[in-house]
Amino acid sequence: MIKLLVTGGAGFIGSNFVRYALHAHPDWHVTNLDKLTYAGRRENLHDVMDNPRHTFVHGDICDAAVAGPLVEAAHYVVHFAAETHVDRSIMAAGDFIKTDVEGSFVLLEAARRSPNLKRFVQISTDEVYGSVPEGSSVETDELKPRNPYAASKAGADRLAYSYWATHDVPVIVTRASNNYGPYQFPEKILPLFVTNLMDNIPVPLYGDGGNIRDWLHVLDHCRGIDLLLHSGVNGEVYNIGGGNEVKNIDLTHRVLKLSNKGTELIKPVQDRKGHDRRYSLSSAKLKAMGWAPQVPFEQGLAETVAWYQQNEWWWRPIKERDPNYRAYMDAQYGKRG
Ligand code: NAD
Ligand code: TDX
Repeated sequence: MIKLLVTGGAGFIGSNFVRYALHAHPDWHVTNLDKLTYAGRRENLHDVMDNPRHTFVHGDICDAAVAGPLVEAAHYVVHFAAETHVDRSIMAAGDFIKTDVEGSFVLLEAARRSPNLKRFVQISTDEVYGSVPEGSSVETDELKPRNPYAASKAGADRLAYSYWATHDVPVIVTRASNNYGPYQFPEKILPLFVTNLMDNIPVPLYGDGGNIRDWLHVLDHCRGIDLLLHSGVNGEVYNIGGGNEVKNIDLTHRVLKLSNKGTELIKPVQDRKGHDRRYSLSSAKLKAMGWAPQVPFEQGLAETVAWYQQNEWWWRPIKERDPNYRAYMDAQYGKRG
């Protein structure tokens, strides 16, 4: 049995990846290490918690006593665990440095001792390139992260690379664009906007709404990671971009249409500090290996909007009763007015 360790597997992408891996690889056992921060939810794993090939471990990647033996037992590690929300990193960056940089360090140290490790996938992000006014980022481009989240991810990205270059740990680094799909925490633009609209609450659009993000369906991301686990080259970086560059204002209009709501529910608010104008990835390197996004954006967006509309059980307790969520939103709106 192949042993896969997923970190952060109770979060948005991690839980989708755990589900994907259990389905795609009947001979894999998935150990899932997650601290269950505000963003990590057991509900995200409701349909796989009882799967005998899935073991959930409630723990912190910064805790070497817990994380170390799990890494040492693994054939594959896919390391998603991180603090991930840019706006939170602007308010307070300490947890980002702790988890994203130091947590990655703890896992990489353990990886040096791991006898059977074939692959350590460091999940990085397109944000490490910084804002890209024109053209598309290739893997060899300079890293110019512009917010504390992106900088902490860039630190971890290069730390992982150094463990390959120095210690021969079988590291692959992936840099994906903005993911969308089910189980995304409703602080991120898409689930926030869809669920606000269901309650006729205005959607807070930052600045002039002209910022561009490249949308990647979470399952296309999972398929890209899976391909790299099998066929990637250690020490290499791979961009994973959806190829769907959309201005936030246009995304908002699409979501309004799918929600049968009018533009009066758009509320322009103060811009995010240091707001990156545009991300754009060239995925030519991964495409040359046979990967291509399979989910057309229009279809994926409609399905995703419908998922939030049909799964109030999942998001309503977070939005209405989670004290961490309420405190975060109060802090955001207090600032943006
Ligand atoms: P998320 O915030 O939904 O989930 C993060 C998960 O990590 C949660 O389950 C949380 O409990 C867990 N976690 C946090 N700190 C931990 C710790 N110290 N120990 C163990 N677990 C911990 O994030 P996501 O959107 O699913 O992102 C997953 C990864 O993908 C991150 O590394 C992120 O930087 C990267 N990424 C995300 C996107 C995106 O669009 N969401 C795009 C590119 C890259
Ligand atoms: O209320 C909002 N209004 C708004 O206009 C929110 C939450 C966001 N925005 C804008 C800011 C961004 O231009 O929408 C865009 C997307 O914002 P987020 O959903 O916060 O994502 P982003 O900042 O682009 O970062 C995401 O993609 C890269 C993930 O959160 C990161 O973890 C990933 O690395």
